[in-house]
Amino acid sequence: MSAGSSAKAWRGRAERLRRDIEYHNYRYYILDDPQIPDAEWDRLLQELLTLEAAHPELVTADSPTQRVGAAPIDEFAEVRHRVPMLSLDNALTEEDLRAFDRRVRERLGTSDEIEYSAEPKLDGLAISVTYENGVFVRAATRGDGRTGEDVTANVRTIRSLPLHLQGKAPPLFEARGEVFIPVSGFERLNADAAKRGEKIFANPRNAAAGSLRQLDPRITAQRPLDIFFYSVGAIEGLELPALHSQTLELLRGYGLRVSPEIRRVRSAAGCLEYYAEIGRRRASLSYQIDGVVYKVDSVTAQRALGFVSRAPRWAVAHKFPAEEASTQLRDVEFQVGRTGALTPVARLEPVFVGGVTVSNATLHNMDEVLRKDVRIGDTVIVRRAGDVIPEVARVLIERRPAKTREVQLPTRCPVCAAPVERDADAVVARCTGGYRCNAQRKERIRHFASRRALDIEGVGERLVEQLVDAGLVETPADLYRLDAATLAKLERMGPKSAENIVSALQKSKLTTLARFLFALGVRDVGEATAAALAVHFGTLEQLLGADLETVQKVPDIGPVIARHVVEFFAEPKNYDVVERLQSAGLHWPQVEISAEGEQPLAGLTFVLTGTLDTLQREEAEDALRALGAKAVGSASKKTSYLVAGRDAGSKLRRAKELGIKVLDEAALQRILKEKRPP
Ligand code: I6G
Repeated sequence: MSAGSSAKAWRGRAERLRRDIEYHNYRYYILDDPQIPDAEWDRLLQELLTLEAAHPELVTADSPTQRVGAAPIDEFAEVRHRVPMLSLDNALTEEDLRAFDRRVRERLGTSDEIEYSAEPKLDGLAISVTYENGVFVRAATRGDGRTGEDVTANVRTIRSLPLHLQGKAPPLFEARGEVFIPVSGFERLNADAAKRGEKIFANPRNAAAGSLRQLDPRITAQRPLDIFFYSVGAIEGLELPALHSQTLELLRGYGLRVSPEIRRVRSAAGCLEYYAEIGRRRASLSYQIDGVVYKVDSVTAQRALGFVSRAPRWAVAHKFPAEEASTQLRDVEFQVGRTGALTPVARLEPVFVGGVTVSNATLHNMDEVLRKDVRIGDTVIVRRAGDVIPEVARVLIERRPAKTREVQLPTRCPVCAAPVERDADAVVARCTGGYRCNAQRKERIRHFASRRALDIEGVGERLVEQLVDAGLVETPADLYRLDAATLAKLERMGPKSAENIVSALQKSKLTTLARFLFALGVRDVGEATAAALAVHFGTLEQLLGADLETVQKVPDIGPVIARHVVEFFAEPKNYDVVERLQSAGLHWPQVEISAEGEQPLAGLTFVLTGTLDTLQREEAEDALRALGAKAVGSASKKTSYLVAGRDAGSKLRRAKELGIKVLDEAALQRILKEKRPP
């Protein structure tokens, strides 16, 4: 045989082995019907490994041999989701679930019973997995829903994930699901870690998250990760079926694992029956779940229902109730928040509750401590519901020991030692340290950079902690003095991430006045209040010069918030931060305000939907408000105009049904330019 023909033969053999291994994986993981014994499968893999070792040019990215884990990386790259990864609304009670079903029927304008696709809600990590022409190319975490982290090398190591889809696959197929660690695998993992004297994971979810966010995929390859898929993201060259349950079948047909517990159920009664059944079997399932998910099965109905905020209206997560456990209260410490509020936090004898080991729980405030009569040394009931922060629910008075210690509100801040003062309502106690307090600094900076404020990508809790602890940053204004070289010196920060943060900071300098005011973190000034202030005053200078009486004139701002606003800017340190932010280059388009009584759009209500090409939606809404209009989120009979951008969906349909006048973006621009109704 010539060299050329033997190379061809080896390539052919490698391809054949890959196909066979993938097929036997499908039989094993998906059909649960293996065709060959494990030893035979091992032999196929060994042959492929030997062949690839002798001929490295034959190795392909989708070879099953590549699951052992690639070389470590410095950091995860970002992946922008082509279709946002949303979250689900929760139903915590039977009544919540019935209300969900009622809303679905009302919105669809039907009294017919709705068909739902129901499945358990795994307590894992949401993941997006992309195949191009049937070959696995990318996996990303949910992140903030718009941008996630590229965890391709880690997800590749998951044995039950096909690296090649079965059958004829479209050019682009993005499947979404949940990565998890089965309970047995978790126990093994922790037993091995304990033997080696390493840290053990608190629960399977943390173990799965830690494994996926490993920079060394060879470690991930040793973790017993598994994956179930539940929906699709971006696709090309394929029409999805009419029912969600058929899409799940499609996923399964491609060799992607879906839950074996999926059922079609009818009406709220069917959902509740399913919930009760899964609840009964919960403890015997091989993985942890925290509820069940129901999805309207008809895709046409899903489209009509659309989305609200960041969640689909056609799906809901019906959570299992909070779980409780008793444990001993060792101590109470006080945590300091953004506005200085002191929250008593219970330090507990660690206790396993709701699938997690809990050693801290909130006591909310001193009034609650007194109302529940909590004393250090008590046996307390800790309650945990889903992702909510665990709380001390009550004290078991009958188990109170002879010696307990009362919880004392400190007179000085535990972080900065500034005096603690009670609010006028006496419920909340606050540290008076302001920016001098490290805890307030961190929280204020974190809030400033958060998504709904200046949305500075990469500046999250961990980075802020590092920056403040290293003395690099004291206020949000200091963020703008950071350079890539300084950032790159921080722990776990690669040069590329450092550059990204600097450019995110640069990008954040152009904002809106409303966002800027919200970002400052004035007590009780949420997004709506910040927008109202921006619209009323038009410029920051006008607001800074306003007295209490003037601020109180802003619609929807009462005397308490007005006082917080005036006091905030009267504090020299806050004023200085605002000035330094402006000197750093923060700016915003002029908010157009009309003279009092001269609001040309007063009385009109606008709904903006779809993607606008020339304006940010919030900017446009602020500009409409500045002219006296109301800009709201959903259309009703009271809506005057709906502005439809690109890809407008269910809101546009509803507006048409209600006979609301629909405008395009050009019409909106004319209104804003000419400052008069269309
Ligand atoms: O977070 C989720 C868990 C399970 C989901 C989900 C799900 O279906 C079984 N489905 C959707 C559509 C979303 N999140 C957004």
